[in-house]
Amino acid sequence: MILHWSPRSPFVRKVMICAHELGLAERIEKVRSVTNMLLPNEPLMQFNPWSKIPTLITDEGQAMIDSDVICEYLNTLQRAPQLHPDGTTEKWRCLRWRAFGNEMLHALILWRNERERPKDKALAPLMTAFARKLEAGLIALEKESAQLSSTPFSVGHIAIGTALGYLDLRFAELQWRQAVPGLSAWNEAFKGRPSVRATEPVDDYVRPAILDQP
Ligand SMILES: N[C@@H](CCC(=O)N[C@@H](CS)C(=O)NCC(=O)O)C(=O)O
Repeated sequence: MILHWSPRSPFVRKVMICAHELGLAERIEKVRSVTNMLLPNEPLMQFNPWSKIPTLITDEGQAMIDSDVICEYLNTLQRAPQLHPDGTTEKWRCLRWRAFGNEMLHALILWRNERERPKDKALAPLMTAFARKLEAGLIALEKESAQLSSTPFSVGHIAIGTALGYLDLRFAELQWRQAVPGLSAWNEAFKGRPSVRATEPVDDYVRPAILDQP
């Protein structure tokens, strides 16, 4: 299998955490693919017209897009551990958490994009709105932190843990842990997993010159 990949993409990280948990990481050939909303990656678009990573090419040559679809596909190649629980309660809890983590990631990415704009062009009300949503999101997660700790590891945990990892990478100055001790404790345990340690992001981002053109 070939994975269009980058060491700093949180959506790619979700897939690689799954691959490590499932013992499939060695079967994936990683191809560095640089993506940016401002600069469509033409070679990648042969496989994913939306120019996004992760994009997986299966051994049969099928292109798979979207981290959730790829994680589910990987779990069909290796059924244990089951990162996509079946039981009704467990399944919906996991999918709720997965969606929550994904929404958090999307909000953080949009917030960062806005912050990257030249200072006089960033929309202040939008920046304030993202900050408020993050605050509310962390408080909501704090209320579920005991359940996060006691529930078998799943793609729901992976999505939330990866979003918190992205928060640390791109918004370190926010020091989010103080207000949410339960979530912070869960996150420490998450960060200790071998799959999470093996996928620590590498920040080699170079700001595209197009952002600084008048
Ligand atoms: N829903 C997709 C989102 C993937 C995504 O947004 N990837 C980012 C990198 S973290 C990307 O490639 N962005 C390029 C773009 O939006 O043009 C998934 O879960 O895989």
